[in-house]
Amino acid sequence: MSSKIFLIAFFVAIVASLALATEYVVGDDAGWKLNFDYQKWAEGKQFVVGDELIFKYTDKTHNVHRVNGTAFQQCMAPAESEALTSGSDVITLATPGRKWYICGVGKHCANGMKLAITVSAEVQAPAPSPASVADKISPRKSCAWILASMAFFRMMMA
Ligand SMILES: *[C@@H]1O[C@H](CO)[C@@H](O)[C@H](O)[C@H]1NC(C)=O
Ligand SMILES: [Cu+2]
Repeated sequence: MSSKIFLIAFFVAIVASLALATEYVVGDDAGWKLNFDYQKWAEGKQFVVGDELIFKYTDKTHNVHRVNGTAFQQCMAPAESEALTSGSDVITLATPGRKWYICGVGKHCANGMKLAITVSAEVQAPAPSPASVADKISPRKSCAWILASMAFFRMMMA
């Protein structure tokens, strides 16, 4: 009986975790720094409304500006007072569409500190090509689904 309750709780927890937003540390371990290819980093990632970008930098010689496409192309930072400067700047992707971010310090933007992404309204179905399916399903989410299915199956059999 109690193991059944445990399994139900486990199943509910797994399903709830699937609905949670993904947090992306921009640049992963490299963080937000000079001479890094953030376009390459963003390649193949699926950003969805509700996900979060975290810009991490330990030295305070950087900042983060959300800009428009024109300012992104020309590396034109808005007023410095509008910059995010905490060194662990969290940006929630609140709306779908194209988003642009740059570092407004010196020539950092021209030296790679720029990121452009596209945010989708919801998770899109993986492409039908079998070769690309494995790349599109995040390992964390597919693992969670397998665990959830196993828990559900065991619950039904108990
Ligand atoms: C883009 O941003 C720049 C700098 O903040 C601003 O001057 C410009 O008017 C903006 N362009 C558009 C199309 O909103
Ligand atoms: Cu910088």
